[in-house]
Amino acid sequence: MTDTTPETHFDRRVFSGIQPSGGLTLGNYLGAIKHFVDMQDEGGYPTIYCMVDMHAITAKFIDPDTLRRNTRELCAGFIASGIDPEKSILFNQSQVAEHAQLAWIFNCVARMGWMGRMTQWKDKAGKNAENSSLGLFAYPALMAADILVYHATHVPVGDDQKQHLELTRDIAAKFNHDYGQEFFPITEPVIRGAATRVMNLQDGTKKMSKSDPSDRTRINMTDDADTIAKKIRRAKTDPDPLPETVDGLESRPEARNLVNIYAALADTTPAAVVAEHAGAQFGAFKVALSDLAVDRLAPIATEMARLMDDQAEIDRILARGAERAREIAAPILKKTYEIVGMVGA
Ligand code: AQP
Repeated sequence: MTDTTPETHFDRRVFSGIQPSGGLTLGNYLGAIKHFVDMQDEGGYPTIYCMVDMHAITAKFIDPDTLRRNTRELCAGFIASGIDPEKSILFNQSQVAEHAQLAWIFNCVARMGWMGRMTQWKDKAGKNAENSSLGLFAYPALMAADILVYHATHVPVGDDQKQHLELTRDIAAKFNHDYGQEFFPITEPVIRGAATRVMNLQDGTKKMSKSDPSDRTRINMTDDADTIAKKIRRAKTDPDPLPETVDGLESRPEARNLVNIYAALADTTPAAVVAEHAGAQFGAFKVALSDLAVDRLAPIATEMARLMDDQAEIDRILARGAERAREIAAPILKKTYEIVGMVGA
């Protein structure tokens, strides 16, 4: 049984989440889930993984049936990729009310200026800030609460979440300073591997994203073998062959992206991939990449489809995960309220 007393809060504890704002992409898999599985399998410390459904409604309206489907499909994606709901705690955010409760406290700790500087806010709100939801602006305070309500010390994420993790550290430090107690840990981001930022297949300067309107820009974890091969074949590249060294990928964002994806799928380094394929034309390299991608991803898609056939089982897994998550979060929230001065039993 996990020790949930706040006194143990600086032990190693891993938390991360993914938004059910669309289907899972190769970016989510290589940047995040693959590392979630590695950390789970390392063992020796708790791993807590969450479908952050409250974040998923911040950017735009999602039809309720779609949100339900995305959440269950994301759960299937976690399990099919190797997350074991017995070893890790797997649940959806809205079912553990402590996330929202701690987020309110953090809304009162975080400063407007900090939030306004977040790149993701600027990208997603763009020129439409007046019309964006308050939730989109406050998103990073909820994310800090997601992490700190478990006193998580390590958070595996893709490179795009680095700034939000820095803000989480700032919120923890300000809370600790304001209340004169080292209560919240200063969390470390874990950004690993060859594909910390998988790029859009049609524009190597943009991140691959599940909410991009064009499906050709990404590989979905539910794509079949033919679709994966077609998307890779049509991915944008330049006319030059693969270089001798990774330095030769400078100023070639699309070429670099395909090499990084290959390296991450093959569990090797971009330098090793370039050494092996030096001088090859992209036509040939794309065939090798398709074969590798299908080999790694097709079994996950098949298993996701199988799991999605038993929705009741997915709902049972999520409910049990939420129960286990609450056992850790409740005493930490209670202690936070005491520190803040909220009277209660
Ligand atoms: N392209 C990517 N490369 C590497 N890592 C990525 N991640 C997302 N895209 C890439 C990582 O996946 C985890 C979950 O991300 P998220 O769903 O919470 O939100 P996001 O980063 O905003 O992902 P998307 O796909 O772009 O979603 P939308 O389109 O809804 O905004 C994080 O660890 C993230 O770093």
